[in-house]
Order: sequence, then C-alpha cells, then structure tokens
Amino acid sequence: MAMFLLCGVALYNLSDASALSLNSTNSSVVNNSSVINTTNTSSPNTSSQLKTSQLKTNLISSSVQSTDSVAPTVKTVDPTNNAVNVAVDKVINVTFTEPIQAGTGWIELVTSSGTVVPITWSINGTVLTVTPSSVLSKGVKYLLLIHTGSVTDLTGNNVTGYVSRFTSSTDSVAPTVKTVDPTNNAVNVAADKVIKVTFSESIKAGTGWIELVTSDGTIVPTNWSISGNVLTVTPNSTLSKGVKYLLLIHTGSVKDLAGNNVAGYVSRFTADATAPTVKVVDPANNAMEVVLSKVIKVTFNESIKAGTGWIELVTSDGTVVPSNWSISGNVLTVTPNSTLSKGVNYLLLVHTGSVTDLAGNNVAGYVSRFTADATAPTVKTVDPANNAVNVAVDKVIKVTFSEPIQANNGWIELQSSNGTVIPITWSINGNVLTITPNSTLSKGIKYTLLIHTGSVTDLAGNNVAGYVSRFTTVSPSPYLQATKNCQSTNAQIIALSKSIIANASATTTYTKAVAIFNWVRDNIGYSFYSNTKYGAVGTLNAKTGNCVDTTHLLIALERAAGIQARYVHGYCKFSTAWYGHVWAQVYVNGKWYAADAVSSRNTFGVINNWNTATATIYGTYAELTF
Ligand SMILES: [Ca+2]
Ligand SMILES: [Ca+2]
Ligand SMILES: [Ca+2]
Ligand SMILES: [Ca+2]
Repeated sequence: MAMFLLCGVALYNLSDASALSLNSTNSSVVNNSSVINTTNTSSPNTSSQLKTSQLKTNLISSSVQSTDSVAPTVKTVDPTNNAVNVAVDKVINVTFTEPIQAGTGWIELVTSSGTVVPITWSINGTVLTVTPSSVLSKGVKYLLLIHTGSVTDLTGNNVTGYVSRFTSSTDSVAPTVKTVDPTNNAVNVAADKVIKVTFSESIKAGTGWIELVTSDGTIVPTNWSISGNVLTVTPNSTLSKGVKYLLLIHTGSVKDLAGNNVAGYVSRFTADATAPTVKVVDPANNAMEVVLSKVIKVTFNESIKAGTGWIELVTSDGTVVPSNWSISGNVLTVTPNSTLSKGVNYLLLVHTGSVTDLAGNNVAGYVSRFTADATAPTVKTVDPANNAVNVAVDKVIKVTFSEPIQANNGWIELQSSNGTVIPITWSINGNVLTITPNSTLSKGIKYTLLIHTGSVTDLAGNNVAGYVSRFTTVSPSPYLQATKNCQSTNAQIIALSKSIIANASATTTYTKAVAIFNWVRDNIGYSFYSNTKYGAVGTLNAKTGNCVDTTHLLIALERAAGIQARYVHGYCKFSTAWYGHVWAQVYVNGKWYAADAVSSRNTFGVINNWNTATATIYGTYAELTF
C-alpha cells in the first residue's frame, strides 16, 4: 500500500472496491482513478458513487490529483429535442459533456407507437452517432432513448437515462431542376463557364455522382458545391472550342433537405466555336492627330488569351516599331517602347491566331492604321472675343485650343494700348489656356493678348502659331470724369479730397461722401450770381460761390475720392421766392443722395432750405453746360 502525507492528513491508496466501501466514513482516504474505474464498472451502486463523489471533493480541495466521479450528461442533440421536419435520412448526433465510451445499457430509436427502429451507433470522443439502418418514415414522431449506463465517461460514470424526441418531415416530393445555366442545348458557351443548376427547393449532397462529360464520353474533372437550391459545377479547366458537353446529375446525387432523392437529369451544351472579333480599337482605324505617347488598345467581343501568331506595330514604310503587349480580359494593350514620330503613318497588325478566345478559337488577321499628330494646335475660341468691348476689368481670359496643349516657351503677353505689359499669371487645363491679370484692369482701355509662336504646343510638340486678340474694357462712369468746371483730377482738388477723408477718419463710401459734403457746406461761403463763375478750383480758392460753383466743388471732391456724383438742375421755392437752382446727387451703395451744400440747414441726403415737395426738376447731368 502506497501512502501519502499531505497537509498533515494521512492518505491511503486503496486497492479495491471493498476497501472504498469500508472507508465510507473516512473522508481523508482517497482512491486512485484505477480503483474508481474498477469500482464503478464492476458494481455500479449508489453508495459507492456517492462515496466517490465525496472523495473527489476532498481530492480537489487537497489538489493532489483529479479523479472523475461526475457522470457525463448530454450537452446537445441533433436533431434538437422536439424538432420537426427532420430529414428522413437524418443521422442523429448526441454530444456529451465529456468523452464517452460504450457502457452496458441500450440505445434505442423508437416510434411514438413503440416500434423499434433498427439503428447502428458509434462513439467518437464526446459524440454518439446514431444512424437509422434505413430511411425514416415520413411524418412520424421518433424517440431516441439513451438508457442509463448505455454509455459512460472514461472513468466509468454511467450516463443517466435520456430521451429526445423529433418528428420526421412529411415532404415526399423530390427536388427537380428548375433552370440550368448554360441552358440545355446552348451553343457558344464561354470556355470559362461555371455551370449553375437551380432546383425547386433547397438541396444537399446525396450519394450518387455529378458528372461533366464530353459527347465522346471523356470525363471532365470538376468541382461542385451547393448553396441553398443552387448546385454549382466548376470545370477544373477551360472548355474546348466546339466540344459538346453533357452534365449528368445522377439519381440521388443530391436530395432535398427531407432526404428525397433527385431523379436523374441530363443537360447538354456546346462550348464556344466562334472566333473573337475586334469590337473597338483606340486609336480608331485611320485616326489622325494621334498623340505621340499613345498606348494602343484593342477591345475584343470576348475575353482573349495569347495565341501563337505575332502582334506588330510598323510604320507605313515597313519599319517595325518595338512594342510590348499584354492582355487583360477582352483588351489587348500594345505599348510602343518609344514615343511615336510626328506625322508618321502606323499600322497595327494583329496576325491570325496571335490571340484566341478562351476556348482557343483563333482571331482572324486584323489591321488598323493611324497617323501620329502633325498638326499645330489652333485657337478655337477666345473669351473675351476678339475686339470685344465693355469687358469687365476683373475679366479672366480663356483661350480654347483645337486640342490639348502644354506649355512650351511660355511667351504669352497682355499689353495695354500704349504698349505697357500687364503682369499676368497663366495656366493650362486640357485645351484651355487661362490668363489672369495680376491686378484689376483699367476702365476704358484697349488691351492686346499676344500668344507668341511656340508659347504652347500640342501634346505631340507641334508649336502653336502666333495669335493676337484685342478687347476694350468697360468705359468709366461719366459721374467720375473730370470736366472743364469739375476738375476732379486737379492736384489741389485731389489733395483736399484726401485730407478731408483722412481728417474725418472716414473708411466707408458713405462716411467719405458725408465728410466731403460737410466740408464744402461748412467752408465755402455763399455769393449770389448766375451760372458758373469760378469752377471747382476757383471756388476752392475764392472760398465762396453760388449754388452752381459750390456744386462744382462738391462734385469734383467726391469724384476725386472715386465716388460718383452728378448735377441736378431745378426750379425751387426758397423761403422768399422761386429761383433756378443747382445741387448735387452723390451715389453711395446703390442709392443717389441729395447733397445741397449752399445752406448750413442741410445735411447729406436732407434738404431743408427749399421746398422739395413743390420743386420742378429739369434733369440730372454729368456735366453742366452753364
Ligand atoms: Ca465524468
Ligand atoms: Ca421535397
Ligand atoms: Ca468565341
Ligand atoms: Ca496636333
């Protein structure tokens, strides 16, 4: 007898079941696993199992060694308990909580009416597999009975009795083929065709065979798979041109989910026997102006592969142009090893059999011709158009060419009519040249755009010819112009206008206009006479004037500040009498403001020294004639 001492407790290694029973009151005595096996398999009795359980508890708590005393239980069963619509060819799997072995009790499958169904069963690890010896009956309730002790765990602990129930499917209709692709008797089937057979219901693999054979009986290796109600058959190699194939779905090779066998089925088709043809070629046959970096693409009506002939690019004088070529799907790409030469005629020769379709049908010989670009780009349109007038001063100039262009020597100029070169920036996008002056253009000026020879070229390098376009910007406002008596460009007027604005710290058009008005109203005295006597500069120097001269000065100062201003002539009732009268209107933010600077009673936009309600207005004017 071996003896262990652990945690101060003496442990005895028991050699037989009687010793185990005798030690039923001593929880400190444990057995080894071989003893327990012996005990449980030779005399399964309740007291020894209970004792084993107690012993195991002690063993685990003492962490010496594991001795299993827990019976295996069913973890899952397939079909699940009370399952319905179970296939009549169902194989039953019962998964236990631990590996099992055969015991001494029985495993049975019986109908609800008590008829025993012949079965075979086997164990693999934790799984008990129960196979009915023949297909089940339709619509019958079955009970799987795993009797106590029919299986045990590996230490001999008996399973307790277990029952699971299921009802077999009532489906007795065999699956049938609904559609097949390629359709029966199809011709010109692509060489890489994957065959799909769609059934009337979901299917599963059966026991018969699925075959693809040629009409002379040769078997074509395939793989096949099932997804839902679709059987997919994939030949291991491409089909051969013009060969007739038979797809054979033998009886029982697939079944519906209830286990009903498909009936035998045959479908026939013939593989592609038609040569591939060219659908499009780029550059098109006889194309001109082909860019020198052109990569040639020949698109066929179906996927192709390399054949045995040659593909050549030659010049019209027969020189072979070294090229590489490749195939992707239905596109043959031919890439010359160097850029093409301007104006040269090229021939692409796709010789017979140089490519084939996937079934091996040779392409027929094919020739396409094109000429490399030898034509200079020309201006198609220019915006603003040549000799356009009233062009906005912030205009961006766009020149559209007959073809895409690229920068060459880049000599592009914009000049004003006096020959001054205007700084510009320019850019190219496709066939459009965009020219942007670096600052706003002047009003009322004629400009000339010069695109010098060779400033740009087409993508083949052909130089643009020299090109000139002219346009005139929009005229300046008459309400900003200097006139004989409104000398808004006079240095003294300009200096005063600036200082008034600066002294008022005016930054907006409105505050500038008001500051100028206030200065004239407050600094120019009134003299009574008719028509112009001094003009704007004279009035400033005299520091006095009538309504006409005061208005000349006001308008000149406003115009010098870049603010539009005009004259108004009317017949107005003053406090004592009616007089002919002149005053100003000043344009600010889309509105003309009345500005009469002869009276300190007036403010910008407001007239108080005569009756505006009864006045007769003769008109408004950029310049006065009196
Ligand atoms: Ca166990
Ligand atoms: Ca069915
Ligand atoms: Ca073909
Ligand atoms: Ca060209």
